Amino acid sequence: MQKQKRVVTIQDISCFGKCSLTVALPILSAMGLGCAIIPTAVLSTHTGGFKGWTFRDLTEDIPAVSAHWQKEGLQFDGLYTGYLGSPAQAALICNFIKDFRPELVFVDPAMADNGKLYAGFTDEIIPAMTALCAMADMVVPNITEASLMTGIPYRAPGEYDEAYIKEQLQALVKMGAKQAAITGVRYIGSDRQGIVSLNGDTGEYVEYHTENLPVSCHGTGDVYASTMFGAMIRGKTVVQSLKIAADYTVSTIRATMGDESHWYGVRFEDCIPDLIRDLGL
Ligand code: PXL
Repeated sequence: MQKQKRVVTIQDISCFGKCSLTVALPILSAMGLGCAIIPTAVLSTHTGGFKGWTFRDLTEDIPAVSAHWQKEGLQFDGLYTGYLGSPAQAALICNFIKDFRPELVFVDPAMADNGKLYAGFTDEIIPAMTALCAMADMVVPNITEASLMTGIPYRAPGEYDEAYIKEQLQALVKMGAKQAAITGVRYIGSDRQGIVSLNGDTGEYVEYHTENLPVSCHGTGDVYASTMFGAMIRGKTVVQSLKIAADYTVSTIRATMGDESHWYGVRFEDCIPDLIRDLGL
């Protein structure tokens, strides 16, 4: 019998709001992966649109869980990290990577969007995330996160060309990541949105663009990253993974458009059958 691939994802639990672990776990499970988790923090909601959320930092639990897992001899095919509870967690995750050596280290430096850091973070998160990205096989920042890490000034979607994105990608791989993919890319004069990726070893760029829907929904970065990671672990190439993740993310936005009661996240559950079909499971 074929062994099930086993992955671990390290990010927060936003108890309500559909992002981070409440998105990653169902998506990765639906993709046929065994998924372990290490929560970085527990929040009552995500921080994008709610007010007065609770926040419990779980920094201390990361080395404790890791030490126990090492005693148990657990191993993982892949690691996917997202939103952190504190800058100090980045170094703890670097230790986790050295201890467990997962085959694919996938880092979403989830810390910012629309030109600014998420509420709740200070500038200290930037060098911490940059150091974590340096250990990754694949990093998937949006353009805000890329510019915070590379120091190349931020330009909003629709206000840059291909050369600007290539410069950002080159800077990201120079900082240590083996491959980088920038999400939410929209070139000047284009009505399409996509992902552009650079393999730092081969110098090869691949990209995938799809329709640019006239709405922005919370949590889609997490839907995208979870799916792309899952597809890569399932053995898809980078370009196949970009496409599967982008098509699924677009379908989740479509499924949510017009449903005012769902302002806080996307109805990703409705589209899971399409994802499974696209994956060929
Ligand atoms: O989707 C990224 C994310 C994850 N976790 C929390 C967030 C956000 C974005 O705002 O607030 C708690």
